[in-house]
Amino acid sequence: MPQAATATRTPDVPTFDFDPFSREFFDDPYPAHEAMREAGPVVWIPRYQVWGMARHDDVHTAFNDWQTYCSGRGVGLSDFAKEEPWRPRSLLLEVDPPYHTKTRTVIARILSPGTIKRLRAPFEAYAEELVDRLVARGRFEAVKDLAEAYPLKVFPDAIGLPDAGREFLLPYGNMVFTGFGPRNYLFEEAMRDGDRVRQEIMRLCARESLRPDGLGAEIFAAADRGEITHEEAPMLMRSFLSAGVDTTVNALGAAMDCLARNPDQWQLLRGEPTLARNAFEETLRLESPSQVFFRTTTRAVDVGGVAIGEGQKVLLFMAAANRDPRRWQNPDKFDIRRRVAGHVALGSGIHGCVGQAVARLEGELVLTALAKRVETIEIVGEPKRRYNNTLRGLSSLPVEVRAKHH
Ligand code: 8QM
Repeated sequence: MPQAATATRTPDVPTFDFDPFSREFFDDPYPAHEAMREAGPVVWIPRYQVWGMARHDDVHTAFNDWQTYCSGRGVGLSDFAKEEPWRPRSLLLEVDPPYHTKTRTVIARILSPGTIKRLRAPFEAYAEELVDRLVARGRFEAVKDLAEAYPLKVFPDAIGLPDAGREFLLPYGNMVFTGFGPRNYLFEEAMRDGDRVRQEIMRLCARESLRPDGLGAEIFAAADRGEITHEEAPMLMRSFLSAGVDTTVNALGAAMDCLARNPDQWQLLRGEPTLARNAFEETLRLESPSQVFFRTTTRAVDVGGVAIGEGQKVLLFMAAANRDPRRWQNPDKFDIRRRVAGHVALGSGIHGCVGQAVARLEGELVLTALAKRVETIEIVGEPKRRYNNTLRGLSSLPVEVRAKHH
């Protein structure tokens, strides 16, 4: 009977014939995000032969099922089971348990609450010094002079990097995050000086480059204790340099943009600087510096009646999940008093951002320093978008701030 034969068939899968790594998409991803969320729990993206998930519940579920949605075949478009990665794989991000548990445990201990407590004083001092200087100037470039300048100082200092070579951190981050996407126009551009940049970064990852009292040296101490090998240690150092700078740069830039565009929210923050932490969190939800990551299926899996085979790439649209009206009231509104816990901007599950406490400390301290000193923030020039296959952010945000009078 034809009826019976079709009764259990996978329903037609919504197909999205677009390029989620094109400039057009990056300029305004929100209509496509909404269309994918409304189409169903999973969609098919023929251009890259991948599945897509854009609803909060489904993205969250995938992140928390590493047995089905693995990272060991890469968290970008490229399937490491079929292609050589463009750089040796990350020993933290692009691996699965049981190996992952070993490296994750070492890095998580180095970034433990005790470390965060020790970092607060130097991170706070530099936030105040930098913001003092910018407020005295009045007009400044919020991306270069604040969002880049702050993480580029405090995080490498904490790791124990020398000053020389720090200029390679942003170019390397651009390579790493664009490298998760297809080998498109952005990939070519990011990799233009790639060999040189990679070489300089690996030089910074050597034990000899590091101050003995920084977080980098602690990775090598873990190797001395036999918790990891001495070959693994510089590769885990590389994870600090890959994941720790560009992410926070784009988050701080987005926070400045959101606060400048929402003067009512800025006034709330000014009146109550302890809202800084939640304002930063709300920025992560609304702008999601890391917009997407892939997983690869380890087995056939049914998602809401759609059959996904083994060895399939699944694109998780965290930025779409973070504006899912099924999960958030008024999802497109920047609301610094919102209960924002549960967003997936930092992932979720065993690969959830291991540096999130450092990121939040940076966000809290910069926004607190601003809230205490600044009356108004105005955008005084054309903001420019930065294009990257994974990261969302600005390359330029000219602002003018008026100082609080005492
Ligand atoms: C993204 O190299 C790495 O270990 C690494 C690179 C990028 C990230 C994480 C880890 C998620 C922030």
